Amino acid sequence: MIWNTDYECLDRTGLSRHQGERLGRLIDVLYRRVPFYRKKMDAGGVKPRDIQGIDDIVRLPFTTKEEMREVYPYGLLAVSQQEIVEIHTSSGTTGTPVVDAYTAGDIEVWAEVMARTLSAGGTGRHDIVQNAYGYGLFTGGLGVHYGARRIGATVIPISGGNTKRQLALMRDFKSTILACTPSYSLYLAEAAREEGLDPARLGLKAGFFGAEPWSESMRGEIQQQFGVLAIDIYGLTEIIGPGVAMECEHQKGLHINEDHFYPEIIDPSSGTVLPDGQKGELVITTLTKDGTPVLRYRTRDITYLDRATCACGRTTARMHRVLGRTDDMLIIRGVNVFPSQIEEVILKVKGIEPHYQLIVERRNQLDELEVQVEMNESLFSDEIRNLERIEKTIEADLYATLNIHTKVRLVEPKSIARSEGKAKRIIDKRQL
Ligand code: DLL
Repeated sequence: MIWNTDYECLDRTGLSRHQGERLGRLIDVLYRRVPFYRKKMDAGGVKPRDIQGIDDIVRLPFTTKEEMREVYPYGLLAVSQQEIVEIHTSSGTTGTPVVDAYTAGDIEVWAEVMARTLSAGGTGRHDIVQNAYGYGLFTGGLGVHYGARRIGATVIPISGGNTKRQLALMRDFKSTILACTPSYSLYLAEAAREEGLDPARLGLKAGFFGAEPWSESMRGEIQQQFGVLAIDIYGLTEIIGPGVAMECEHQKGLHINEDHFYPEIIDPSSGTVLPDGQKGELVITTLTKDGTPVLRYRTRDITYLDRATCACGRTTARMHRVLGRTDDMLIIRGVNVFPSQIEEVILKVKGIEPHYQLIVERRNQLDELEVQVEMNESLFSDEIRNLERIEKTIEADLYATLNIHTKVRLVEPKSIARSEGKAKRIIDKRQL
């Protein structure tokens, strides 16, 4: 279902004109009201009058997470504080949090793009949305909430965690839609089976999963276990939260809500804009945000763009599912390794559960990567010889994909910690 055909299916010439107009207005405001951006534009020798259309965006400076942290808490505000109705921040686990301050108009836009997101996976007003993203400063909970309300669906604002209760409510209220991180959905499926419930018979029809990287194999696992359409949804606090991009029922890339968020792909080392189809770092400009607008934000997420019209009829650019981040990329003996590549390989193996952890150590100046993968109960009861054979097979498959030697260790069922939000997959002991 397409929520807003006027914008989601707008022809590309109309869309570019629209984006250009919105960018022009944004730059005027930023130059006048936000000293942080005025300084950056002055330093780059660019004035608002230089921005005549969307193609002129390349003349504007990038914004990084570090810069946003430096002006914490209110340095990016483009309106007076009285106009702000809600504030969210990133978790701040790796430093000062970044702030997203919303005006009433920004919340309207958020509800609109989240209504588009949930509609793209078939959510309608008769649906019951079990919202297991965390409510609070994290944007997942309220973002999904506003979208579901806009559609007129019923929301169960259970938030993350409390797994037994999740299952009880899912069963009692007959939830049809699940929204949570992909890793948590698999934990829910496991917990359901432990209670003698078949996840596929809970009656869910679709799930909206994001906030962390996941692979095509993991999608297969979730779809099969719950019998749902598993939709990938993408977003980040700095821009708005979820609602930046989402898959449609064709699952061929995530449609970017381009009338609000202008995407570019750059080479992360040189900053040069790359053509469609080439992998690089996603950069986003908020075209309509009033509270804390962001100019050419370097997301550190790696993907590529496709501007061909999709079979669903949407004309918006699609981004490939996030391939990794420039900063969660592991460099093992000089080779770039993304956890998602490893996930893709290990989840294809029979008897393996979708729970794993990557442990990196440095011994004698050499990086070593150990991949710990959980076995299911039946594999666990297999002969040691057979388990060793499987470990060797996975090591060979990983070598074929990554070109580096890894140590694969099959670990006991349920021994890897489960997460209720974003999963922590990497333990890098080299930095200790
Ligand atoms: O995770 C917003 C969100 C909530 C998105 C609910 C989707 C669903 P942050 O906590 O600021 O915001 O984290 C943003 O998470 O830069 C990506 O690296 C990662 N991420 C988000 N969605 C996806 C996804 C929310 N679908 C950071 N696939 C982003 C891969 C994702 N990575």
